[in-house]
Amino acid sequence: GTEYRSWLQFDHIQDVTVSENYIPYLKHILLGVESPVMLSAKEELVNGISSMFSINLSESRKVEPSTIFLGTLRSHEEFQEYIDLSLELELNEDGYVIKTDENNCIFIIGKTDKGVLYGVFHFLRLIQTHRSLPTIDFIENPKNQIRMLNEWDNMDGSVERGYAGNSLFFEENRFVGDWNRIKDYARMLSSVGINAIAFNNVNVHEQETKLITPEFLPDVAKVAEIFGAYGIQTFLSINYASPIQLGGLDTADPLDEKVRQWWKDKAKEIYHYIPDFGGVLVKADSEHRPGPFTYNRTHADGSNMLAEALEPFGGIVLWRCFVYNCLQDWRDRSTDRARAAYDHFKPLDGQFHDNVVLQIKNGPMDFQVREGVSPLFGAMPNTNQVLEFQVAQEYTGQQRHLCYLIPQWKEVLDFDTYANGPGTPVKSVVDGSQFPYKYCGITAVSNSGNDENWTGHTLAQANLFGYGRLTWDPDLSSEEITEEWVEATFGTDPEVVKEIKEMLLGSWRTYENYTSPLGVGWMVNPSHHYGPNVDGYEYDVWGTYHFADWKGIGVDRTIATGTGFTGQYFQENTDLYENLDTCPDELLLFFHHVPYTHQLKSGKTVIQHIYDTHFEGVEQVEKLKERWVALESKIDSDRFKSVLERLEHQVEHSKEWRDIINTYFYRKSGIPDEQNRRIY
Ligand code: BDP
Repeated sequence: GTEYRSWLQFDHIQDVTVSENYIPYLKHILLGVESPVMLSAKEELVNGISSMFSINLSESRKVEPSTIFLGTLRSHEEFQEYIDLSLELELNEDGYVIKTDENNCIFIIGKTDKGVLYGVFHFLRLIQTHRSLPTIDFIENPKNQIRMLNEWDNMDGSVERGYAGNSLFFEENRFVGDWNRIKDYARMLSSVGINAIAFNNVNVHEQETKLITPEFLPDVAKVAEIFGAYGIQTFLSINYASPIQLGGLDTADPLDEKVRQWWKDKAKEIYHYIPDFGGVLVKADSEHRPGPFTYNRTHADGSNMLAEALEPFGGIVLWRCFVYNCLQDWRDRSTDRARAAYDHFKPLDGQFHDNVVLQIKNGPMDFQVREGVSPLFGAMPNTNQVLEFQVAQEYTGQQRHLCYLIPQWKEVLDFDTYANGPGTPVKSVVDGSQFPYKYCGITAVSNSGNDENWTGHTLAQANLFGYGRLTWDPDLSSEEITEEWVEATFGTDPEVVKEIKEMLLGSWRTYENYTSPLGVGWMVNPSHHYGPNVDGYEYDVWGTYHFADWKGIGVDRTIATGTGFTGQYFQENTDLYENLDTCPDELLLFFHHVPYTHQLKSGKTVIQHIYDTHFEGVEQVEKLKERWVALESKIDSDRFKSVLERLEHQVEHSKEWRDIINTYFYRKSGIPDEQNRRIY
């Protein structure tokens, strides 16, 4: 159905004036070489054209008018008449050229096969969004080298922080074996440029530990083959204690010779099954997962051991920096979870092998609605880094609320770290243009599952699409990405495009308005993290406090009187956040503890801001629903109804948020709402 086809709808183009523009180009297809990736490219092109125009491209063996050429720069002698080989210098590994000529031929030429596949998807998107062809002649290169997804799938079929049904990969402790569905998933991801995937949870429990054994490697290889044909490299999350659990050793000490040898043998075995295996993703010494700390070794020791084992095969180690003490004493205000990643990893800069990549969450806490940017970006010039986003909406409405995250991610990517002076945004650190990183890029926790529409909330497909597009090119604007998604997903009716686009673009702000205020975060129900709970985490061990009392609220992270976290940034940002006068309103409570009567730059007091934004937030959600209802005649009923249901829930749930948060702060502060609205 329409939900399943996501942004790959390829609806038949009814409008003759539109289709007339394309038809002269669509007769033949000529393929350079027949690799698995090239065959995918051909299949996508042929199917897409057939679905949009009812035209079956015929295969051609020579250059003739109205031919679409698919090939790499040097794959086919005939191309060379038409294509300037010096383009090789301008294309990176996954880049491509698309151009037309006077014989109505279209050339989709990559440096590699993958480039051709990306070019085909791009070409199809141009048609889906009704862009004109005659003048086309451009080069496209992805800005990031690693463009990855992490699935948090468990082998019992559940998905950690999964809000779209069960796993696409596993059920009942084995593989589901629905390879067609995996292929469709690969198509979606590849169409937006994703080129790597780790498909089991970063928390590797007993059963998943066995994925790297002959019991499951043939199935892993099958998945890798399907993804591989779409240019996506497969990785696995591994259990750091595997040598003990699988190998029967009595230690997982990274400096122990037996342990090192065990991993070397293991790597050899994995590559025997999967020659193009990407490598491993590791969560160590975090939230009760094993790691090198047990043996008094550093995270450099731990990751380098794995890197050495993978090195002969070209594999890499993605090592997560989400390492903190999850058993904090809440009475001790000098400890600060936000400091942890930097404190652990910064001193190790330069000690990692060049096939280790540190994986750093966008913020120093944990994927909140709003938090500061992790100060580790730019702080380790000698260590490869990837940025980790969370497409899964764990803290942002769990795919029941509409919360479109592209604007949030753009803010992170554009954040100036000052690492190499002014003009060193995060995006330029992780794309490798600031420091000579060998591997870098962006990764994210996926939001998909086996629900018919992949993402639970149909409009949450936009987060997955946008993640891919933004990772390919962080300079695309939120507006451009959103428009592309709406057109590819719902068609080009201007009203539909305008309305859905605006609904999406404002939804993160709206969500922020009715949930925890001014960057303080964490006012959610413990463990499942859905819905308001003002003190749920306040007197607990996890290090996630807001410190609200009758006088004020917020976490003092300053150097002067607080935890000193602000000192982890480069000087310009330290000054910005340290100083109450310059700290931006939206992060005020992330960095400072202030009285409720503190005046914001907006002119309002903190308490009045809280009341106002919460009333406003609910009104905005009501508006979202109204806008959707107005589109009823223009959206197919499956998608219309399923989105409406979620918006209805969001209206009710946002009221619960509003009332609980407002009441809490009214009772704490005793300060009434200036407008005398009803607070319980
Ligand atoms: C937290 C999630 C938890 C994950 C952890 C992680 O609540 O389920 O295991 O992040 O990223 O946000 O490792």
